[in-house]
Amino acid sequence: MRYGLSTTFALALVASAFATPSQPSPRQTNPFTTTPITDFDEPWSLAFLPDNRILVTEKRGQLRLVDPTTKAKGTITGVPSVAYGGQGGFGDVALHPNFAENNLVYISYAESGTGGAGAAVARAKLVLNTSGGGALQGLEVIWRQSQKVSATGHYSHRILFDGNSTMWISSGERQAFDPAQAMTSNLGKILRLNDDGTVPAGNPFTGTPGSQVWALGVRNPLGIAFDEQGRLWEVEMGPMGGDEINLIEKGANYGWPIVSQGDHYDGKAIPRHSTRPEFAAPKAWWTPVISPSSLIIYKGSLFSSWKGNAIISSLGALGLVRVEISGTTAREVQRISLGKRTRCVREGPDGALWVLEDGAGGRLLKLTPR
Ligand SMILES: [Ca+2]
Repeated sequence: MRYGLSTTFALALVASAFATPSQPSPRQTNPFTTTPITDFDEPWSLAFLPDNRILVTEKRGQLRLVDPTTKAKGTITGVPSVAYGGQGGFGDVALHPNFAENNLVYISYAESGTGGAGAAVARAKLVLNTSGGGALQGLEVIWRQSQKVSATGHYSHRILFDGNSTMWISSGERQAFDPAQAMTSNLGKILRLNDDGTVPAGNPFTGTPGSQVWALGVRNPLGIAFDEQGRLWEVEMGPMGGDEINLIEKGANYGWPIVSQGDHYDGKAIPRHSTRPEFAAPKAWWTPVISPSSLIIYKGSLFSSWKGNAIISSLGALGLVRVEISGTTAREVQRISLGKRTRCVREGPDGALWVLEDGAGGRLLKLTPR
């Protein structure tokens, strides 16, 4: 397997003293003690409540509440109906940064409509009951992809809050290619919005929906995360080859579908990032692909030497890929097989890693140091 870096970075490495990682990181002993909690029907994402219970989305449209201590699994009612099929269905779940005061939960999902389907983000108040479940109340849709299309892939629809309660959404290009470069569309973009879906001051573009856009030219961005310095990182699935980790900067264009480190599935070549320096090149890229499904930047102390590293859940690598971030550079340092396609990785309140396996019967795993 080959492991690639951006041309700019690779050239810089030629003149530097440390080695270019031309191979994937060697297989190492699994560093984890793995505790399976329970299983789900096609789980997609998870979020911790302040009481350490965990909300888990299931792609067909269920929202579950799990107590990791008792392993009891309840249901949250009031979830909107979702357009299940292909990559579509129930997607992400995130708590408002002030959840302890406002009980607001944010969800993303694929919805049907004129022209096909598109991602939507809604928020609602989470009201818990005493029997291990609860309900979403006052649900309100606060954002939608600007057009619905018949394809069933590349919704992406990850939701992330920063410390100012600003909401970030990764909006995939829905297999429609050109909208990723068009300001008349919010497909293929990284978006920055207020917590009610309105447009905040300070975004780099104007118009509707262009004013939502923070960065453009992304393909299927399934992971977004901030590092300790407040920099935003993104992972996206490339086409045939060329999965990417990008440092997302205000107003930058990441090149899709004009440039890529991979080619079209029919074999048609796509020019590489090196041919068009006006587009921001990935900080690291993968061919063959790892199929990155989510991203965190580790901030805990349980895995003390991993602080500041990117941890990517990977469908293709059947586990986790650890990427060392140093300033604005990134390189893979470890690939940890868990034996299953992994859909989501999150850091728990105690610094443990929590992983959702992909597909029917996908388990929630707690990973602690061996
Ligand atoms: Ca790119």
